[in-house]
Order: sequence, then structure tokens, then C-alpha cells
Amino acid sequence: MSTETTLGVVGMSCEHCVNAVTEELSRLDGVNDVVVDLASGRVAVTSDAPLDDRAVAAAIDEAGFELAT
Ligand code: 9UX
Repeated sequence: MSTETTLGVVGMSCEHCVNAVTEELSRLDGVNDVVVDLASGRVAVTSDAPLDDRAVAAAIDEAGFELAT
């Protein structure tokens, strides 16, 4: 069973930012795929189980950005 979570991430302005967010989110347990749309700041995360909100927030923080919501 696969779950897709869509996040809004504030502050990404280049492909390097995209890579940082992708790498940090990819580290989380159960995450299979991360797709970042730089223009909109929308991030689609595909995972085996629903994501832990705190883990997501920590990963975005680690990458140097903030969640929009
Ligand atoms: Mo992307 Mo650069 O934010 O400092 S513009 S990494």
C-alpha cells in the first residue's frame, strides 16, 4: 500500500534547494519517491505508510526550508 502526501515548501529558489529537500525527505522511513516542483513549491512524497508529521517538519528544517502549512 502506497501513500502520496503533498506538502508546500517555502523558500526553494533553485535546483540545489530542490536536491536538498529531496535528499532529506528521501531519508525518512518508508519514503519511496520525492518529486519537487520548484515553481510551485509543491512536493509530492510517496511512502509505504502515512508520514510522521514531525519527521517531515524536521527533514524540511534540516534542508533549510519551512513548510507552507
Ligand atoms: Mo537554492 Mo542557493 O536556494 O543559496 S538558491 S541553494
